[in-house]
Amino acid sequence: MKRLTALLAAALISAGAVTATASSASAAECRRGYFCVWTHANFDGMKIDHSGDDRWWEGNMSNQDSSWANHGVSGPGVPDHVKIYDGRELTGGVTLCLAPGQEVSYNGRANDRGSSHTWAKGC
Ligand SMILES: [Ca+2]
Repeated sequence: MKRLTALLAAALISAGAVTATASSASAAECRRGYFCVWTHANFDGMKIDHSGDDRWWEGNMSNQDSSWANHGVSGPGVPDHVKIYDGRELTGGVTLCLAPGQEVSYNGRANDRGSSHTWAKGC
């Protein structure tokens, strides 16, 4: 009986894993290794993707950002978090910080405020 319970539990866990994979596949479209930012919520509007830092977001993205995805790759000593700053040149404070794999479809506090970003080892 114990063994059967364990098998059932394993089956339920793997069913849940399949569901999670299916839903994350429909989320933000952003290449592996990149930080992506969109002008609209829900990963819509104009998109800019970055593999490195950008300390001077262009006018069509500066203070227009409304959704974000960090698809950076983690590894020992790799700066895999993304810090977004209110001002250009990483000034004015952090409006949002994304852990690796984190996708934010909207954030009222950070909306339309970012003007630069940098990869960091933490938030
Ligand atoms: Ca916007």
